Amino acid sequence: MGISKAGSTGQEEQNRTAERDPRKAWWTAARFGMFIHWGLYALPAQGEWIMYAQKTPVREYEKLAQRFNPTEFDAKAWVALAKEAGMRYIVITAKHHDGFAMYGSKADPFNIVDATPFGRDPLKELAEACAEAGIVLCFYYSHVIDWHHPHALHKEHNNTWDYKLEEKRFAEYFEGKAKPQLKELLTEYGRVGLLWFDTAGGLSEEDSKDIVRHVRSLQPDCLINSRVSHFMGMGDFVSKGDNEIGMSGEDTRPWETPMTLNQSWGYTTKDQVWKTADSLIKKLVNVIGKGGNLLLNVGPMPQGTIPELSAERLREVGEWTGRNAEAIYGTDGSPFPVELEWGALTTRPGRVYLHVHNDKWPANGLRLGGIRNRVLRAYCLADQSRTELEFEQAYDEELELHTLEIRLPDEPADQYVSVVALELEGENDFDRTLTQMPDGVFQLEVPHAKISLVREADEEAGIPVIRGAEWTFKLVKPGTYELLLVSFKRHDQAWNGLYPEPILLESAGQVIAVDPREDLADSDSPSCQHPYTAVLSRMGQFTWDQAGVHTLTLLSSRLKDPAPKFTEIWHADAVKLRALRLVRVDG
Ligand code: FHN
Repeated sequence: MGISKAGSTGQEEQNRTAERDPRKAWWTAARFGMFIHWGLYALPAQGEWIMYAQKTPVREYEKLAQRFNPTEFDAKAWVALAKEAGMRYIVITAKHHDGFAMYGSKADPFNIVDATPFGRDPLKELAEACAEAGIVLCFYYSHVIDWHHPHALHKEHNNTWDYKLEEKRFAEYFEGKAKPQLKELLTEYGRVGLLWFDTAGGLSEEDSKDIVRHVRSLQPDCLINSRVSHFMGMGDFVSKGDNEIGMSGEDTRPWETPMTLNQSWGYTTKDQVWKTADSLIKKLVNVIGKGGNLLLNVGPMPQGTIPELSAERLREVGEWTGRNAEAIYGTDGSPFPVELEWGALTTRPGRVYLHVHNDKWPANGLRLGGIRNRVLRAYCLADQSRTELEFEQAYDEELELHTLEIRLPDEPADQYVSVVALELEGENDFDRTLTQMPDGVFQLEVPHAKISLVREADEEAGIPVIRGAEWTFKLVKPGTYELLLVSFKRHDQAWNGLYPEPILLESAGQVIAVDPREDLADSDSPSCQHPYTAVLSRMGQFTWDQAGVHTLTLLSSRLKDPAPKFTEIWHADAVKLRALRLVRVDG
C-alpha cells in the first residue's frame, strides 16, 4: 500500500520547493506585517471609499487637504507599535484610490507636502524610523483607480461625476502620474521592500508588464504583489482576496492574507466590529501554518495617531508573538495537507511547533500522525523552565503510519494559543500524503484533489461546466462518517442558487447526490471571516469498512479550473467550495 503525495496534483510538493528566491527570503521569513491605510479620507472618518460613495466632486474633495493637519503623527511611535506587535514590515498607502499622494510628489501637486498645512512628508519620516528600527518599509500604490486624475481608467470604479469616460486617455494618467510617482517612491525613500498594487481591473497585460519592468529597472529587489495584474502569475507573491485565508496547498507561490482589524481599511467611526486578540492570534497561526504571511491593517486617525482600540489589540498580539517568536519567524508551514482541528503547525529544521488553541486543549493528550523522525524532547514554549512533556511514538506497519502521542499539562501554558515545541533527531522527515490525523475531523481540501473536466458547459441549455475533484487519501479509522460540505459564503449572498445542481459524491461503490443546504454556520472558523461565513451542508453518510487508501470523488459546477489564465479578485466569488469534512459518526 502507499500513496506518493497529497492528492495527485503535486501541488504540495511544488509548495515545498517553491521559490527559494533570495529576493523573497526576507519577506517569507517575516510572516507578519502592518498594513496602513491613511489618507485625507481619515477626516470624514467613513473609510477610504467615501469620495466614490458620495460622488464628491474633485474640487470639493481637495478641500479636505486644507484641513488635513496630522500634527500628532509620530513615525517612531507607529514603527514602535508595529515592532511591539511582532510585525517585521510596514505597507503604507502612498496613494490610494482618491489620488492623494501621502508624500511630497513633484509629479502631482495633490500631495500632503504641497496641499496641506501639515507640509511634512510622513513617508520620509517613516523611512527613517523604519531604517532605525530594522523594519522594512513598503508602499501601497493604487495604480489603476485614481478618482482625482481625469484620465485614470478602471474597468468599473471611475470618477464619472467629474469626467467623461469616453474622453479618458489612460496613457496620460499612466505615463504622466502613475509611473513618475512610482519612480519617486523607488528613488527617494531608500530601499523599498515591496510595492503593493491593487484593483487592477481593466489593466491590459502589456501595461501590467510595463509596470513590472518599470519597478524592476528602478529597484530590482523590490517585490511586487500579484494584484499588479489580473493575469495570473505576475508579481513575486500572491495577495489573496481581502480577509481571505487560503487552503493548504492552494498557492504555488509565496502568499499573504491582507486582513482588517475590524471590517474596514481606512479610519471610520462607524465600524466597531473588532476582532479580539484571541481570534487574531488564531488567524495568524492558521495563516503561517499554511506557509503564508499575515498583513494586518490599521487605519490611523486624521490627527495622525493609530486608534487605541487597534493599538491595544496589537500590543496584546505582540506579547504572544514575543513569547513564541521561534515558532513564527523563518518557519515553514505544515507538511501535512490537512486543517488541524486543534490549531496549526509550523516547522523549521529539527523542530516542529504545535500551535494548540486553548479552547481546544486536548486534556487527554494530543495525537499526531506523520512525523517519521525520532522525537528527542517536547515542551511548551511559554514554559520558561522547559519542563519536558511525556510522549510516545509508534509505527503501524499495516498502515505505514508513524504516530506520536504527547501528554500535555492539565492547563494550557500560554494565553489563547499554546505552542508545544518538538525537537527532532536528524533531518526533518515527514509523511506528506493525505492521511487522516488520529484525532478530530478529517477534511479533504479542494487543492489536494485532482481536478478534471467532466462535462463542458452548454450555454444554450443553461448547463454550466461540471468538474470533478478526486481525492486519494489514507483513512486511519474505518467506520461510518458523516459528510459535510464546507463552503465559504459571501455575507451579501442568499444561499439559494449558489449550488445550481446537486453535488454528486462517490466512494467505494457508494453514491450520494444532494442539493447542499445551509445547515450549519461555523462562525468560529479561524480560516474564515468577514465578508465570508463558513457554511456546512449535510451531504449524508459513507461507510468505509477498511482502514487504508481510498478515493472519493465530488462533482460540481462550483469546482474551479485549477490553472486559470486570468482572475478578477475584485469580484470575489459568491461561494467558495472549500472542502469535504468527514466526521466519524461513532466518535
Ligand atoms: O479597494 C481597495 C480597498 O480600499 C483596500 O485598499 C483593499 C486592501 O486590500 N484593497 C481594495 C479592495 O480589494
